[in-house]
Amino acid sequence: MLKFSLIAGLVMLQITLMALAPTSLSGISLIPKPVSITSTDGHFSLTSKSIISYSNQDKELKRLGDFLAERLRPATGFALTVQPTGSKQIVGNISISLSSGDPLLGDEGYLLTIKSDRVNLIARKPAGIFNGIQTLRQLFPAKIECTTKQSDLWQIPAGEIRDFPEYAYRGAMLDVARHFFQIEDVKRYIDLIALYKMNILHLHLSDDQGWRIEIKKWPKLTSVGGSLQVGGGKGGFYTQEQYKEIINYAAARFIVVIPEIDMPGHTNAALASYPELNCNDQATALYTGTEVGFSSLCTKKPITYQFIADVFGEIASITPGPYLHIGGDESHVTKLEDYIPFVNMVQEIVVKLGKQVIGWDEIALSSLKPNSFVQYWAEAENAVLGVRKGAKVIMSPADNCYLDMQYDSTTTLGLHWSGFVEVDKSYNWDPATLVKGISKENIAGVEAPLWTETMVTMSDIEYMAFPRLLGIADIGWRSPSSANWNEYKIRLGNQKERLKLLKINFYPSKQIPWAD
Ligand code: TNX
Repeated sequence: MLKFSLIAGLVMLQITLMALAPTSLSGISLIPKPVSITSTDGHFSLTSKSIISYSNQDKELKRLGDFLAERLRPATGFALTVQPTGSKQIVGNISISLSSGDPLLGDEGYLLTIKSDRVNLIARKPAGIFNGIQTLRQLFPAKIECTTKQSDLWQIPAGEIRDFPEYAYRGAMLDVARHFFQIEDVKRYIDLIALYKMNILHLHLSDDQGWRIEIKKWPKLTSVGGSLQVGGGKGGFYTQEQYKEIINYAAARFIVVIPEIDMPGHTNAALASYPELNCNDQATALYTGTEVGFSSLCTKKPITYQFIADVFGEIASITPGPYLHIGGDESHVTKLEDYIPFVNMVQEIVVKLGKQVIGWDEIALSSLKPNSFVQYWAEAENAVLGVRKGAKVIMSPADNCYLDMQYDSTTTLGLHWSGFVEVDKSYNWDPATLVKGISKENIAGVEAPLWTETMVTMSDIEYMAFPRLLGIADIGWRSPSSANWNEYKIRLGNQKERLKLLKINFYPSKQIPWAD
């Protein structure tokens, strides 16, 4: 009997040790998939004595060291002091430094070397360090995301990861116009997209149902136009100060915010706020339904262009990023002969403000500015026309990228005008081969839009974005030759515990072998 329990005890111990022992570095499920991973023997252990060191007394590196420490402290309970690299290398350190050595790493790539006594994270630019930090987070056991002290072993298998993105533009769009979302929700979304190395947050700030950004010269846009939302509930808007707070929060995570003011259609909130923007000088009624394509700014009135110059002028002055998004989609009640000169005029305004134009694919019908981006969502013909006119394309095909499309016929949130988009559909496509006439060199990158006609809470947003957003993030970063659905679905399944610990309300798709 004693012998039996001894053996049983040993077997249990063995099983426990197996569960604790880290697999090889290349066996860890990372999203997005790194360009190259080499495994070596041994592993690194983070301990209570570990220090995060940064080179050259560099302030930005110090900030990033602090950022990393803040991510690792709660779950480990370790002090993780952040200090400049000294002469004495302490075993168990994580060191971060900049070096221009490997040009292929570009501005966002990094080299992460994990040895038994230390971790070295090297990049050419701080953005690369930030991306390396996201990888490091995913290399630790998922419990690293816990907000209270855990008794895990904080080990990472040894080896090297050399990594850089396929596309420079990797975006997520949030529609805060149909339903308004508080700053705290936007910040959470920023944190979540940053974990998967996305670097653009496109904010859809105005639509028929609401105007969500303070414009000092046109105050009724928010006091009237921002008052409601879909369904008739109370709306809301960001003051310019709050908008700056979002921008700064994103910038600290190397995410550029792209503000969109949609026009000439999708403008009922503005038309209800100011009668003079309507051709008949009559303000429209506020709108809280979900139809699209019924509104238009009056393209023939000079006041319309004064309005646009004021709005984009104020927004440009508080937007450090290079882009302004002018919308331009679904202007069904604007005649084409009015639409084209309108979009041309708006582009002039944006370019005069020193910003680069982005518009939905319909803007390709106008005369594009040389560095404009056309965002492909529905009409491949438009996107190809944009390319012929010298524009780059942002790939957001609704069939694959729209996070508001339902997963299947049982999904209660979302729409299905572009069909159902299960997790495989959002992952299984290649931006560079999807549309004949658009190839890699014509593409700025990818973006996953989330329209919120049916999304009311952050939990709704998470259910629709996760896990499809991870697939789009993977596409934006991975080298296309490594795309493999059967391999990806295992990688995604292994993210389950992390998603749970991050309290993300994700859709547990049956396509995915979710790990226990
Ligand atoms: C089309 S996508 C729209 C949006 C809607 C969305 C709903 C695009 C440029 N326009 O106005 O919210 O469909 O899926």
